[in-house]
Amino acid sequence: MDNTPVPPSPAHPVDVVVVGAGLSGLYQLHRLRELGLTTLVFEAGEDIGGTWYWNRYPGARCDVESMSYSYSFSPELDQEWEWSERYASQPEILRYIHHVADRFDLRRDVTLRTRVTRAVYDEAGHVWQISTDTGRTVTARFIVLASGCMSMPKDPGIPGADSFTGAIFHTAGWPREDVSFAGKRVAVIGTGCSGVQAIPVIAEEAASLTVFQRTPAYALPAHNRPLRGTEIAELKARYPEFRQAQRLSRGGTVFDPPTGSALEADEAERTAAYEAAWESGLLSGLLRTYTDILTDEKANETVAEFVRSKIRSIVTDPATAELLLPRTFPFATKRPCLDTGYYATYNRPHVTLVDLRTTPIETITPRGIRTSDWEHGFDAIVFATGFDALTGSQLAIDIVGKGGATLRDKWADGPQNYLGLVSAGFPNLFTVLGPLSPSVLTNIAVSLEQQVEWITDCIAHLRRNGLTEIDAVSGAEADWGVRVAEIAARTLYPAAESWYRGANVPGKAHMFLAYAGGLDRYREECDAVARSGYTGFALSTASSS
Ligand code: NA7
Repeated sequence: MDNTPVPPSPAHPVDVVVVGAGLSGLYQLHRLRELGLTTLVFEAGEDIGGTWYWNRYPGARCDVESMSYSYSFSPELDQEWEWSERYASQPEILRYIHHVADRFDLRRDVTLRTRVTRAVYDEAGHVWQISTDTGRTVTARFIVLASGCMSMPKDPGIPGADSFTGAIFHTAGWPREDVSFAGKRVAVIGTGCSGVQAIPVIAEEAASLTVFQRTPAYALPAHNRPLRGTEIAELKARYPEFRQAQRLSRGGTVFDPPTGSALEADEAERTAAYEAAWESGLLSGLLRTYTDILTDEKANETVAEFVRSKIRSIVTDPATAELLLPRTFPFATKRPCLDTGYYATYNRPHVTLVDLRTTPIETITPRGIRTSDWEHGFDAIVFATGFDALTGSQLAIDIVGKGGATLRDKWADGPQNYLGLVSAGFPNLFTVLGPLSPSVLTNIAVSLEQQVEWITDCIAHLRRNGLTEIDAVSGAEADWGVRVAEIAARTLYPAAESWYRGANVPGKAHMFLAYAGGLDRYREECDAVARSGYTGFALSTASSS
């Protein structure tokens, strides 16, 4: 096999185009380089970082502990990097990503400010013709979509935004320059995880803050704090074992699994367990107390009521507390939020909560936001309205596969693929953290490594065997879709109108979009497929090769 790098041009295909220079894309580049493959990464942003480049809103912070939410592939990197806080802030994670890119010399293959707009499969040559918004075109054997699971901001669908004379921000596209809300009347629309993180920080600065809430969240305290030198040293001393335990874990974080049912415990025992979980500051602390929180409505309700009791105890105005109580979906069937001071923020005199269930937004006006009963005046509006999750970034690209079929048409009723990795009829195109994989239900730092490593091994296998195409077999893909749906149906996830189910985007097909069987089981399935010579995939060689 000739591994000599060739200059990328339509006449000289590169081996792989990676879309996105976030955590997934950069690691994919690193691994493909080790194989000796010519790899180009296209990144729409002005810099690398992906999610951590775009989501630089006030208070943006990871909800997985920093020493767990980081690459595990390099023991040296593990030892040399030092996280300062239990939960890393967006600027610190971005610094980490820059450090990794420099340390492994990744930047030279990343083209910034370039969005991949179209990819057309050449069935005879087994290559993709890729177009970008800068006019640059490239031919590549493989594409890896490392374009993010939460990277396509959702259109909030609120009329009148163009007429607003103040400043408008979206948490997922925050400006790089400093934004000051000092002395300003600020509105935040949305109380998902981004809003919940931003609201307390914006409230610190703004003259007044009005929060427009449609659905109250379950928000849990992070108990964030600086990391102590001793605890960093202790974990670093056993990092290799810890990383291995993460890899083999159900969700990419290490913990002792629960053993009992919430309904078998008496109330005092349950409350003690929930108090300890609340105090732990872990996003999944409450979920891990008992085995049936995500599978039994009554068990779930015990946790939900515990969180409601906490909200009542923190928020001093009973009417505001009542509005903040999540009641319309079971606990954790939408992603819970991890916050610092969220509920207490509503005790501040300059912070107001507007309940959109009783007074919906009608329009944005030049002066502010008009709800069904009032026009609220603002200097700035912050949209924290979320994403077209899991499929948005892939379908933003016009992807044309075998027989001229488009991925948009194929996925019109929901995504279909095999192992969350390849969609039949769209060969040689892999997705990292995409739909029907564990992705957003796990610590994505661990999930992305698993998928990137599987993809890398797969490409290596093809090259070793003189093969130029891998496609999913339709039957295997259909079986996978059924399995993903069956696993979700055994949980309470379908009970929520969540972005996990595509329910937050008007017109998007409603189906559970992630594999809820656990990263451990998913890894085993993927490894078994590879070991068996890629059962469920069709491998072939182009006649011109
Ligand atoms: P989310 O979790 O989708 O939250 C979006 C919030 O915005 C949620 O409260 C929505 O209410 C609200 N929303 C969305 N559109 C509107 C309109 N048109 N009017 C009023 N309110 C609206 O996104 P986040 O960015 O907070 O978090 C996404 C993930 O990123 C997070 O889970 C982490 O994993 C990282 P709704 O619930 O739809 O009634």
